[in-house]
Amino acid sequence: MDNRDGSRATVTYALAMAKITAQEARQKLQTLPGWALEGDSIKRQFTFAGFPDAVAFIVRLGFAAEAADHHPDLLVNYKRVTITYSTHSEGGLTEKDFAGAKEASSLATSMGGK
Ligand code: H2B
Repeated sequence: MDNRDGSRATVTYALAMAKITAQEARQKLQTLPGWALEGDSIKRQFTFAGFPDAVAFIVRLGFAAEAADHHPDLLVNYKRVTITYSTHSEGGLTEKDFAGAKEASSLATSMGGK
C-alpha cells in the first residue's frame, strides 16, 4: 500500500475518506456535546444573541468550510443556526464531518453561540 517513494500518503487519504458506521459515529459524538446522529448525517443547533450574530457565524463557518473543501448544510431561523454535516461523495459520514463539527462548535462558542 506504500507509494513508490515509500511514503504513506495514499493510505492516509483512504482512511480519511472511509465511511464511519453508526456505532462508530455514536462513539465519536461523545466528544462533541450537543451534536446528534440523524440518518447519514450529524446535526447541531446553536442559538446566538440575535440575527446579525447568527449570520456572522455562518459567514465565518462558510469561509472555513470552503478552505477545508468540505461544506455543511446551514439553516438560519432568526437567531438559531442548524448545521448538518455529511460527506455527499461517500453517501455517509467520514472523518471530515467530525472535523467540521469540531471546528463549527469552537467557532460558535467563541462567538457566543449556545
Ligand atoms: N462537502 C461535503 N459535505 N461533502 C462532499 O462530498 C464534498 C463537499 N465534496 N465539498 C467536495 C466539496 C467536492 O465536491 C470537491 C470537488 O472537492
